[in-house]
Amino acid sequence: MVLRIPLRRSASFTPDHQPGAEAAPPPPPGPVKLEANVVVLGAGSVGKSALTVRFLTRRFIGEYGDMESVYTHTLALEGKEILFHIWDFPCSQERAEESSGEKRIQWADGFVLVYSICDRASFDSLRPRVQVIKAAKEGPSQERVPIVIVGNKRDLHHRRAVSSEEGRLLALSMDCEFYEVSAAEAYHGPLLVFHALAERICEAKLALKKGTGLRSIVKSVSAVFARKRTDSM
Ligand SMILES: Nc1nc2c(ncn2[C@@H]2O[C@H](COP(=O)(O)OP(=O)(O)O)[C@@H](O)[C@H]2O)c(=O)[nH]1
Ligand SMILES: [Mg+2]
Repeated sequence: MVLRIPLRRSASFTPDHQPGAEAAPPPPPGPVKLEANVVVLGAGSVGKSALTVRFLTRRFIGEYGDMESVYTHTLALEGKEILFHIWDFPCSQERAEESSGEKRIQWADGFVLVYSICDRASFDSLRPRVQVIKAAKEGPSQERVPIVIVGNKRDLHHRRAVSSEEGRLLALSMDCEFYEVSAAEAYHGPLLVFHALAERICEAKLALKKGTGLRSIVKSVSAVFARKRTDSM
């Protein structure tokens, strides 16, 4: 039996191909693709869902319920395509599922921590949250964890209970990014938040890759030296 395999013609089989002629330029490389798991955390009613939905749809709906949702969204960022998986976590569930907190932290590549500028208790709850995340994620050899702190409801300045300066200082002291936004008023602020987080996540992933590369070089060099030592014994 003869198997007939269709021949795929390559450039060198084309009849008008001239040896040495310029080959067609390769197609331009597509954008670098990167996946980013993000968890949005904070006290109840600070605007976590409003901020997330504003970023995803550019809209402010007003009422969001208290549901847990994971959204997927693509963002183009300086030649990269970031595929976000955003986990909007209701505060009520957070309390009920303390044990799954660790799992959530390990799943995430980055965090958006939200407080309301009108609610001091929501601001005060952020420092311990950052500490828990850092303790779980940042081992001695790991890079800093990407976190953006967001003061939301900036439009309610007449009810302000936390100054911008306090927010900025908290972020600075915890090595986090900081933005004050109004999810109700504009799309730009939430967009900046997720942009900044994406940048930090890209940096962290790159640093981790470099670190792993360096660690494997160090490992192979030490393996060679160890072998030499045993050979010479
Ligand atoms: N004025 C104002 N209200 C907001 C803003 N963001 C959210 N809200 C309102 O605050 C309430 C709680 O928002 P929600 O997103 O459900 O909070 P979550 O519990 O943190 O997810 C809702 O009534 C929203 O309409 C904002 O930037 N400004
Ligand atoms: Mg919500």
